[in-house]
Amino acid sequence: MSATHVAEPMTETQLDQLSVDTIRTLSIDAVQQAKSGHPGTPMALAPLVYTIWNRVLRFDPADPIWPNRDRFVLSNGHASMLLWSTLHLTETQAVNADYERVGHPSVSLEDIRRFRQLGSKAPGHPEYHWVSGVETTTGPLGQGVATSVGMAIAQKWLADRYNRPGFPIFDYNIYAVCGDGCLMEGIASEAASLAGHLGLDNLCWVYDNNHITIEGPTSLAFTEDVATRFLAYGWNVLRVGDANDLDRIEQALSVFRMTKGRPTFIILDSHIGYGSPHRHDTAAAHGEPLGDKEVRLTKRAYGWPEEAQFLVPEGVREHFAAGVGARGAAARSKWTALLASYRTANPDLASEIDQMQRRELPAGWDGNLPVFPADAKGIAGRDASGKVLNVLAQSIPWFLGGSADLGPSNKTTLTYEGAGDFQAGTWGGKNLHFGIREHSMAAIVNGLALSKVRAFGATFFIFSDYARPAIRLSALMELPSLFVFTHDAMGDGEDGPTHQPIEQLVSLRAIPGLVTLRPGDANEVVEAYRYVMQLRHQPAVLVLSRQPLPTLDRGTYAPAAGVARGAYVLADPPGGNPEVILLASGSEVSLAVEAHEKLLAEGIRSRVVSMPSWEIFEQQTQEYRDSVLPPTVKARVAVEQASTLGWERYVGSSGHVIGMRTFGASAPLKALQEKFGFEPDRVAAAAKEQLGKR
Ligand SMILES: Cc1ncc(C[n+]2csc(CCOP(=O)(O)OP(=O)(O)O)c2C)c(N)n1
Ligand SMILES: [Mg+2]
Repeated sequence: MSATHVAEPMTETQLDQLSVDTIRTLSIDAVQQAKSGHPGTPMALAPLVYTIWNRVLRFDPADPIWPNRDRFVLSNGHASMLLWSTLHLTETQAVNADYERVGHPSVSLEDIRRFRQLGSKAPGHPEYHWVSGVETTTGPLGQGVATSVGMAIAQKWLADRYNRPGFPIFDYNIYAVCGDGCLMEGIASEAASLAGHLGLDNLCWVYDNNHITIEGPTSLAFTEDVATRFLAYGWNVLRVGDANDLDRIEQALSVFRMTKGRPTFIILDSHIGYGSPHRHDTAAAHGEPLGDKEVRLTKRAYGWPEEAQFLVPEGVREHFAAGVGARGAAARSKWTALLASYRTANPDLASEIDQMQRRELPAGWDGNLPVFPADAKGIAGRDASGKVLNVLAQSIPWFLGGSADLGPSNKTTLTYEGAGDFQAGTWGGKNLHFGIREHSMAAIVNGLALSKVRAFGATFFIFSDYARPAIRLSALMELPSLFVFTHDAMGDGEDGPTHQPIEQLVSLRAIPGLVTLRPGDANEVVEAYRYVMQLRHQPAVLVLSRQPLPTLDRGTYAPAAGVARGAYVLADPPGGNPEVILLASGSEVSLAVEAHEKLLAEGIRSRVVSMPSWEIFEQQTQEYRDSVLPPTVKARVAVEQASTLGWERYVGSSGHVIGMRTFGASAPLKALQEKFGFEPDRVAAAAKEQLGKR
């Protein structure tokens, strides 16, 4: 078959093969040109991705964010050239951050020529915020499949709330492709276990069973019976023995769509580097360019012109247009008409869908937020949070979430009438039960956020470490995921150093784009939620206390609305003009206030700055920041029950930081406060020392 000169009209079978080989050769050429990348897996999986996209997927390349589209997740993100080739050949259109189509293709042939180069829309791994048509960022193995479970949960929840008889507004499916690496990662096991428990029959994972990873054959480290493992999780397990058999692949995908009550796992036996005479089935095919000579030999094996590069033969784009293009356009226009009549019958629900898609909030969403009266005994951050969550979940219908088995401790359970549990058959429930699976919980929250649902996941702050890779991806993807972490410091005293966070705060503050907030009393908790709920393209972490914190009298001290500026002057000496500044977050804010009162009584002019969020403060104008931390006032003390690392930025090289330089210990909180110096007298003494008055 000649690829360049098409004399006679080609048969469908020939066009299928030509399309598959175009994906393969674009991938090979791009990796070769970049002298970097992963050619072998695209060569093997081109038939799979072709079949999913051109025969099955309900996706309209003209509108890649159409809400009822099927989702496609490439969890083995190193095979990104599969996605770039496919997005290019389907002529998928680009959209901007305001959800508008901008009138040019998402991935051009020039982008593919510039694979892995600066600015190219064909980067090394799929990046959600960067390339339209990418449903989630992948590359860290296992994240994609775990995120796909969140997408499947979202579809079930959306269908329950919005579908009406005759109006299947949300009836899409989620397809995820993964390799050996994804299935070795713990996060995939957590997610698969939960998906099986929930019976998510809208979810299909295809496993590229090629027996190869980077170091060599999987016999080195991965010899379990994967099929039996997924059967045990409660999945429907299918096998396709030949990755080049398009009809068998299509058949398996249709079995998936007919399977009710459980997710589907398709094991696809493939050969990495398929078609390459010397790289077929080798680990070298995974991550090395083939080399010029092998490229030619491989093209010859495909019946491809050996010298042609980045060739898209005549008929291929048209073939995709007639397949996924036509099917997607028809499905979208049918859906648009359906939504129009749905809107007449259910205007309120339709407007919810509109708002959700644009990441807006319903009018009056924060109208019922509580205001906490001054109270010296106070209330725990987690308890204030529980009250706020219950208000928000009622005023924002599409706000839901849950904990990794710590609901009663995190106080994240939604207890209002009708909140319900999300389980198989009760898909409208708003309490998610993640089980003790923090890592997949965070990825699932990302999957929900990608589906435009507002979602939170909760656990003890110390276990944020178990969720960190997915939190990092939420920031990289610019998603408004929300993570609620309680037991923020040594408040759980007796549990000891295994449960006492030290380096977690600074490590989360180091993630670009993530907003970390550690509110200092109940009203700061309210303001923290008010702030984070309005974020549309940033994730947030709330760090909340286990123990009661005094609710400050906002008649005496500044209003908690200052939280929205990251840091604010909570208390000043009479007439202002401070000589020393005390900075604190969370439980240490009331400690700083106590120290401040002592200092005032001794005639020392101290200021207290409540600083719940470094990231938000850094976004303020220089003028505002200087008004809170006047550069002339060099005497400064920061107090925080966490690693001291980073506080020099705010106290300067001559300032003092009262924080943690070791792990904590198992003891009642009072004893720990004494041992580690979190006492008003110690803070006051440090302030005096700063002033040379000691
Ligand atoms: C969490 C994580 N660990 C390690 C890597 C580095 N890495 C990228 S691909 C790969 C091997 C993957 O093997 P497999 O999934 O079987 O892919 P195949 O080579 O078969 O396509 C590794 C270790 C990664 N991307 N993510
Ligand atoms: Mg493999």
